[in-house]
Amino acid sequence: MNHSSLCGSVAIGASKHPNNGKNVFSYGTAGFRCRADILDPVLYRLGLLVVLRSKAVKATVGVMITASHNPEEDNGVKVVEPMGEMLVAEWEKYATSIANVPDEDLGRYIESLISDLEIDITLPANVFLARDTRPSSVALAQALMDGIQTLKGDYIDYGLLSTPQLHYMVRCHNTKGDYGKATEQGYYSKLSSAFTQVRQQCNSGQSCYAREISVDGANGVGALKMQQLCQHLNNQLKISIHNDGTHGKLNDRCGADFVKVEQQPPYGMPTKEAGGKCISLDGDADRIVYYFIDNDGVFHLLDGDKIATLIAGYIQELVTASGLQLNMGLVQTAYANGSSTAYASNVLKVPVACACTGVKHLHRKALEFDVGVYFEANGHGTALFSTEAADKISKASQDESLPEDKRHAAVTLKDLRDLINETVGDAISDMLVVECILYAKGWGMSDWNAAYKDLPNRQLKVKVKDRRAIQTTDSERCATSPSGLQDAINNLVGNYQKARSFVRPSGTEDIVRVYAEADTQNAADSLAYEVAAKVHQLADGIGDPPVKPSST
Ligand code: 16G
Ligand code: MG
Repeated sequence: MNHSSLCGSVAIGASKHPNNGKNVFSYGTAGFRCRADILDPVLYRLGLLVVLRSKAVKATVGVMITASHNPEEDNGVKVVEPMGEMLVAEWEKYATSIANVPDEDLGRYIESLISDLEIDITLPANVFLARDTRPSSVALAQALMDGIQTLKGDYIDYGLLSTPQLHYMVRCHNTKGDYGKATEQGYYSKLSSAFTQVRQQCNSGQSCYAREISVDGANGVGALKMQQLCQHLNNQLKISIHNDGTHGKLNDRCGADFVKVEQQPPYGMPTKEAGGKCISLDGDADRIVYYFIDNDGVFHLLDGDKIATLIAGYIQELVTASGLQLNMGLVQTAYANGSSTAYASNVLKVPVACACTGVKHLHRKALEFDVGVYFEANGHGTALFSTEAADKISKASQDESLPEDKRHAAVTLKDLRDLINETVGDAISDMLVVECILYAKGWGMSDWNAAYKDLPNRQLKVKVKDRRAIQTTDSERCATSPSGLQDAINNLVGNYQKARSFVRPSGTEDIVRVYAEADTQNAADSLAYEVAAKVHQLADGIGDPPVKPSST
């Protein structure tokens, strides 16, 4: 494509997807995310950009259209790198720029990227795209394809997929099938056969394990994909799907985010039965939380921290049993409950690292270990095996000279790795991993829940003039500005038992988030409100200072 034909095609395309310049778009931790009705020009422009990204990395890249747990009226879009990871930071800047450039400068902007980044425009480009069940996703996918076609890129439109499925497809394709077959059937076959293998190796005699699971599909794509998975499981699990999208609205009083934030069961789920195992997915099925109601009618949430410690503990047991020298770690964020961190380090003896909020930060940190498990408390997470670790495990699994128990542990580790979606957190894969471990241990929900008791905690939001006034270090656990804030937090924390608190500017909302935990709910609430009031005072709070309501 020469200079004038590129500018001409881009101008024609842009006229069909005009940017009226009234909105400012920003590619943040979760890609672009906002009201669906203003995203059309962004999708068109991202279509142009991913063609360049594909040429720059000489591989297939992915684009997922979803706004995850946001309301149905919102939408969003994320770019997937060739190995299934999140878009690199440098290109996040280009994504923000291309989304905001005026229509008349778009062709020139693309040319400048091509020349600055020395992209060979004659190379082929290939893009995999998929979308969630939002009604707006269909037209947005079309805008994206228009952009890809403008720059003569190839694409495969997978239609409806969960976010982790799309990440998986991209990795399968770029590893030439080494990671699996880049089809939906390929995904279910890989997971279901690994699931069967792991379960066969770790039969514990079952005791309290129950294979019945009630799934809250958040009225989204996860419900559809869970239904398809069931057809491959040969009744090893008995899954009943609720909030499957046939009546309710996406994420409306249901889904993993609702359950975690509200600390209560979603609407539309039969949780009344005591002891019943329940899970909630989010709108694009990359998060999962477990919960149950005990015999006294009390709701118990087993969030990302509980899942993380279960998985890390089990992998640690297998690594020890196999005799392999692998350095293993658990990556959490500052939001991880203090009890989970203490349990992982003191009881499981798994080293814990802390990363900034946002999947890409945890993922990057987890790559520093031979085997790195990472989870956010909100239920997003997975486990990563380094190439060397995977090789060692694979060799040991076939080494007939090893004692039977060591080789057996290596075989289980190898199959467990096949069950894990290493590209990104995956609710379906995570559920299968958790079910294998509970099965192996013969655990019911209350056995698992008894591993440790969460410290009571409280999260608050504070509105301030400019949230960038809050700056942090030490993986967001320490505020470096405004001056005096961290000292004030330390003083307040000192008044409580088992207390911890931190503040950080949100990456997705125009607010500052406050987190506090302590030995009682009342203490956690008081501390959170005191810290929130300090933020309001020292960082130009808007409106009245936060005050603890007398009822809490
Ligand atoms: C985004 C992140 C999520 C994080 C959340 C924090 C990804 C794919 N998603 O949704 O991991 O927990 O932001 O939101 O990275 P906050 O900055 O508003 O607290
Ligand atoms: Mg999600």
